Amino acid sequence: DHKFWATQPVPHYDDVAPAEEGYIEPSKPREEVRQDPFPLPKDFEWSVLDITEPSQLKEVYELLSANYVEDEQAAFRFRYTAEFLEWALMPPGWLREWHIGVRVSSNKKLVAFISGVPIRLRVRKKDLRAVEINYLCVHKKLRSKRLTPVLIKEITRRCNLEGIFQAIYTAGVVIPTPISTCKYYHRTLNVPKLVDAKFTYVPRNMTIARMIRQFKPPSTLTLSRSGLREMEERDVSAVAELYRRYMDRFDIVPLLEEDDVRHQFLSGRGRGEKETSTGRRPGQVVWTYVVENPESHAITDFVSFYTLPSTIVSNPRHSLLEAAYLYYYATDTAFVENAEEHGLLKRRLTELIGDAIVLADQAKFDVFNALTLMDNPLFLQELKFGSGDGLLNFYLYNWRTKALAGMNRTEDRA
Ligand code: YNC
Ligand code: MG
Repeated sequence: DHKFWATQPVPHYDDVAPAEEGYIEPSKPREEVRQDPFPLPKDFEWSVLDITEPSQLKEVYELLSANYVEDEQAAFRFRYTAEFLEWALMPPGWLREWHIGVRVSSNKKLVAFISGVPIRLRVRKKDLRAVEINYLCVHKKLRSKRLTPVLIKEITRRCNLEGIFQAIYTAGVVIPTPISTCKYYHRTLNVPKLVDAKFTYVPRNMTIARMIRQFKPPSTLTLSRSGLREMEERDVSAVAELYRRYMDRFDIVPLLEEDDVRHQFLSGRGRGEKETSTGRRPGQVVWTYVVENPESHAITDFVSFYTLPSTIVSNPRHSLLEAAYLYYYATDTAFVENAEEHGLLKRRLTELIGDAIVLADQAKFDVFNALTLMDNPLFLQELKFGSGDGLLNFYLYNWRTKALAGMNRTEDRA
């Protein structure tokens, strides 16, 4: 049973499917929201982090590097970079008050963190102003002391004070009640390293040499003659429009204005020239490419991925797994009548995401990851992704909805 979650405005496991979609608890006027912070156990204090301060950003980075999400065997642990956290925690409209830390009162050591950033969501036909909660982390030495419910209640209070009563979040754990569950898929790039790090295995009846050949990405880009190139500032409005039209196909979707598009797809691309040794720009966290039709100059497609390395916990030869994660993409092929039935969409996405894999390989990533959401099931197999053992659950806070076939259109379409 869930002592804390049972008290929260979320659907509970035995609830019947709702007839009406909508809030569970009504919004409150500001003066009815609790005005003072929730009490922490003695010896601890709240601390709003100013992550525009490099020293405070570094504190968050170090807390997460040592204590954030691990796989079930504790062999790999997410190691978000400081640049990544800066990008993820400061999208347009971000609030300092939603970057919440807990410190030890005596020595001010940061021992817990939770964050929220504003997001506009469409859930089926309704637009919501919501908060996206992420980077919940409690130091390993303070686990199982019920600090998490206090962190969640405190960030909820601070969102309520800003007039926000709905949230979206993801977690590997199952709590009441997922609206959707996705599976992680992995496209091997660096075979020797992934085998060495025990991220993957050489199957029986296979040799490592054959496996290297099998996963060697093509040396050319399929869409380069169709106009594939890096996204630039001048593409922002076309990408925003393409994203909006494409995402209409799904049931749960973040709504992005042009400022959001600029932030999500351009602001994280790093500084200056690509380094020859890595094929990346210093500080680069996101890679975005567009396809510009050479004749009409229309932007017909875009694809993006981001970097999220993991610490390889105890391995004598390797300490960092360099993973790229597929992010958003869109193609105007989806707007052709019956494109999906005729296999046109599958073919185009296989080319587009296939090129993203080539680009990630050129940028020296070890593996390219994707989830079973959006249209991903159409190309995962063809592009040699293998299913991992990780699951990611999606949740909404204070919003009742039927199970979503939405952003997650799942395996049934593969
Ligand atoms: C989790 N991930 O079930 P019950 S994901 C939510 N999300 O409550 P304690 C979680 N709840 O079951 P520990 C959760 N993990 O008794 C545990 N819980 O009702 C619940 N790991 O608290 C759990 N980061 O403090 C139980 O547990 C209660 O010391 C137990 O700490 C948990 O960012 C944790 O995986 C996860 O750092 C902090 O294990 C710790 O074990 C840790 O005794 C490694 O807590 C890192 C990690 C989680 C990544 C993420 C999304 C978080 C969403 C939080 C919910 C937001 C709700 C919406 C709020 C805004 C609303 C508005 C408006
Ligand atoms: Mg605890």
